[in-house]
Amino acid sequence: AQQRDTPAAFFRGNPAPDARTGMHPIALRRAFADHLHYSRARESMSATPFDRYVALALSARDRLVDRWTKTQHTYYEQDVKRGYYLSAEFLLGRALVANLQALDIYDSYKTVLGELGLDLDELVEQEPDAGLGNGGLGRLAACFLDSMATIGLPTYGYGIRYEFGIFEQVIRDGYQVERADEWLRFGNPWEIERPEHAVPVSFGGYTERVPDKRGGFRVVWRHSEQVIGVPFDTPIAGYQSNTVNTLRLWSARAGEEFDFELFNAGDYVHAVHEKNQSEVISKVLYPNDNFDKGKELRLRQEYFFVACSIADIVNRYNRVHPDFSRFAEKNAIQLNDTHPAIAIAELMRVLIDDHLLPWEDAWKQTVGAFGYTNHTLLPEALERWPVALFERLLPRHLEIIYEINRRFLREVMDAHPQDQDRVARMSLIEEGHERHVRMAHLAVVGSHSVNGVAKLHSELVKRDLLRDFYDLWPERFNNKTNGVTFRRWLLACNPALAALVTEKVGPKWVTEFERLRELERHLDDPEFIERIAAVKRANKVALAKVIAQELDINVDPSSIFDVQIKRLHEYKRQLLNALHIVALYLRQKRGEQITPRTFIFGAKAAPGYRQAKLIIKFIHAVAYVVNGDRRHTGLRVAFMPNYRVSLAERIIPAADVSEQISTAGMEASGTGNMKLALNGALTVGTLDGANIEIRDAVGPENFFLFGLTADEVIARRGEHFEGRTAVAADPELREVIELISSGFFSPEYRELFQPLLDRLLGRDEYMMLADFKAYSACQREVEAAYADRQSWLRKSALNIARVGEFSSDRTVREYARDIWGLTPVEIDLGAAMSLV
Ligand code: B1H
Repeated sequence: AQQRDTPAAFFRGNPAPDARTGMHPIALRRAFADHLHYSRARESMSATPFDRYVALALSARDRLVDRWTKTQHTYYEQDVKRGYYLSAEFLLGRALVANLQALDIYDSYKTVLGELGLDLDELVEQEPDAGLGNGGLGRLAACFLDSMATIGLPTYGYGIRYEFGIFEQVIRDGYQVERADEWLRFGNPWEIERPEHAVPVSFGGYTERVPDKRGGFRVVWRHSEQVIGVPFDTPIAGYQSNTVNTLRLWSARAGEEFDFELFNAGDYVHAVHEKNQSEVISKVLYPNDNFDKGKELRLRQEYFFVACSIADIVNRYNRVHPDFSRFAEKNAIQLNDTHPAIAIAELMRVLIDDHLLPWEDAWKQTVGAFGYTNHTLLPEALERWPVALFERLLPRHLEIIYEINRRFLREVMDAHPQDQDRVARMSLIEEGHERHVRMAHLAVVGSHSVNGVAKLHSELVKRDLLRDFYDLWPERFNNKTNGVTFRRWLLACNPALAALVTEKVGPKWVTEFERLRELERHLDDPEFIERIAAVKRANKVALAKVIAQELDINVDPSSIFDVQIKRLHEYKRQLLNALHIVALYLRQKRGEQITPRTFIFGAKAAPGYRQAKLIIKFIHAVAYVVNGDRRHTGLRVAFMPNYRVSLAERIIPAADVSEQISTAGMEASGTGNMKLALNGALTVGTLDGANIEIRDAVGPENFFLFGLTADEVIARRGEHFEGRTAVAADPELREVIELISSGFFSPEYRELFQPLLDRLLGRDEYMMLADFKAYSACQREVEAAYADRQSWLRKSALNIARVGEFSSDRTVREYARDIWGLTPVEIDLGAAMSLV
């Protein structure tokens, strides 16, 4: 303690490297000051908050570098089997707190900055979210990176460095308006550009058979275009461990050769224009969640990052191993949905055309290396590419896919000689007016493992979506229920609750989720229960403040905070929630007593999704009426614009009720459901996705269940159910529909919401009216339960204590054990590095 604050004492006790990157407060203060001065060329007067954020980020990054290089060197020296997570999306959010936490210097920096008159939390707010994903699929990839590093698995993430991530949402007159997300505008202190590892990627042209020395031939792809993939590396630090893994994102640059002729012909301006064309590949994330628009540029993006990543993986292997006979033994490549599924054809191409392997050998290594995760059953989300487009962009890959298909269908016919329908159903090529490549079929045929993301979903994959494939290869199919990282979704976002948990069960729960269970021992301690209540209350007060500032809506922290935060999609049924709010409003008008509730929404609609955008407008229209009605104070509706990871981190700790109300059978897993339960919210949910497992874990008495089951939904559809039937049977629902139909929420244009009503009253594809009554009844149970404060708090505590299994650490360990064959690698920071 004595030597703590005297620099001389500090430097005496520490060798030189610690003066540079040590964790002592003096070293931390010095690092921050140095970066502000030398990296940003600012002094305290001229520095902006952003400068200070960057100085802090660079100080943290410096402290990761030694671990990072040693981790990578250890993987190389021990020639370990590596895992590769290929994903078109990584929805990382902010990195600063996660990295300070990983290094265990958050508290020190808070003090150090405080002494300088700076507020760490204010600097944290300077960082833009890395929004390189749409929703659950992209955020899952980010949680997995965190878990893989924390567990110490030798893994890499590979994806695209989009210049523009998910659009920024602003609300004008209740309508969503999109703005470009310029997240790189002021630079990104976490990434390191590595132009020396750039990879050329070809497109177009034709293929040629040229004779080889052995009297056979080899295929040469004469491409017509080339772009360069430049990697940007971001460190992914394990929580208080020595492991720092790499996320490598590829950025497109114009190729060298494209412009030769144009430049030589003197058409300089045109040449530079062409340069732009190839660089658009990594410009922007396609903003569709659970929807495939089939755009050429999207296929280019997918092949672009896959070709770069496979080249990288193969080179890394080939530097150490002279032949490819051990490729699958040394590499596991996981496909995050079909977006990177072209990797199967690309690895075959590289092994056969570039490294001259016989087909059978290349195929064995390919199937041995790949695993495929399916994330959706929705037909509109399944990738199918027109054969003609494929042929124009990737002629060699189409040939390879045809050959994979030829051999595969032979196998199907051998097993089912009389079944041509089955052959047509299973083919990688969908016949019809326009022929298409079925990417899911390619992914299944080219992988040794196929998994869904929750128990129900994995069963439906086997029973419905990929039934024929399950018949043929039952051993390939497995389930890996999703999880979320407790570091971000409890420790970082809810520090007060995290501190309380640590006080009761010790600090190890952060990496050993089983320990959360030990909270159950304290359930009968009224002091503990009251402290949980106090934490929730404080989090609600904090969120109420944000809502007042941003939306100018006053919400009562004593009211139920009822939260639905997720992408806007009809199957997720935000509209069902809104209809119920209208029902509550009417009840209140009738003089019925209702429990005060604040409904909080956060949701982006895909820019081209008309119905979803109209639902956003409808929620705002309802909010306008409900919030503006001065006679009643109990109900509030707050639609928080620009929902994103950093906003989720504020909303989730304040939630009492978690709305997980998708049409059964349609939400593959859900992960927001896990985050909210972990933070003590009680779920109102259908038997869909991971809800089912969450309910099993927390106990049915601590979960509000309603609605049709997946099988009942299918049965209703078979009976041609129509929404108007439900309206006829439920007077309350009829009032709700009539009020909307009357133009009550859109007096300036009474038919505004007619498109919503038409769908509901007709096919009601998402069973919103079919489920309305059950939903409404379930919400009455919520009110009753909330009225019994002690009992509610107990349920809340039980949710926290019992959702440990939904840690992404558990999920990732299962992938590592069952699919990847990976084991943790110990990183010794003391080890001397031999030069590579
Ligand atoms: C999920 C997607 C998705 N499933 C296509 N599928 C996309 C499909 O840009 N596209 O073309 C983007 C995203 N996203 C989600 O994955 C599921 O809906 C969730 O239920 C699940 O929790 C999540 C993670 O498994």
